[in-house]
Amino acid sequence: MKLFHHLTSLSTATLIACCLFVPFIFASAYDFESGIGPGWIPGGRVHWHLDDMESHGDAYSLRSGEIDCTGMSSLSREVQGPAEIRFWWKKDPVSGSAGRATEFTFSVDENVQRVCSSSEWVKESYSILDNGTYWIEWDFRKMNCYPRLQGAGWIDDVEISPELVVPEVVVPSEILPYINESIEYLNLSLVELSVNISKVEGNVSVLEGDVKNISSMLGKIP
Ligand SMILES: [Ca+2]
Repeated sequence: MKLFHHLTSLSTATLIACCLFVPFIFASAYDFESGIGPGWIPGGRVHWHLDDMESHGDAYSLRSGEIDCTGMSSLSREVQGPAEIRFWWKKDPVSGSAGRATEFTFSVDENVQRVCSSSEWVKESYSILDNGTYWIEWDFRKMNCYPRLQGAGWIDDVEISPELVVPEVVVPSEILPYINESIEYLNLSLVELSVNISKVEGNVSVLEGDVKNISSMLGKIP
């Protein structure tokens, strides 16, 4: 506790002056229970949104936008390879012959890699083997106008492992030697830090972008 008190006794100005941004590599899991979160880029006239009527597990999933007649609703995210991408998805084809005129795909840099044809939740995975930067994308397309506003695709429990994340958290260089493994988990906009500072241990939850230096986090360590 001595070290803890020593660190918290430092003035904020001192802490900021010696701060470093520290990127962390860890697995990201997106279950969409607290919102869509940063990094997801919508495309098409109607956007993907949270849906509390369908979910793999908890309460929420992401659903493609309601397409009135024909068109596409897409959702994409930048991924730094190498990475393993796992996700659950399902498709609700519109009824009758029009049901064949929909397509739900997963693409990497606009190349279709997986096609969903299941109306039940199924798991998919895709590996990026090199260290390049790629855009992964889920597209739901409707090619037949009728029935209007029907047909959709859902995704849930997306995991990207490992994922390079640079959170909006600044860690003082004096504290770096005492931080053990640091960030373990990122869920949407909530960054959960596991901080082990010498004999002081504790879990700190902060809103991404809300904390600019570790001094305010230290105040939350029990
Ligand atoms: Ca969910």
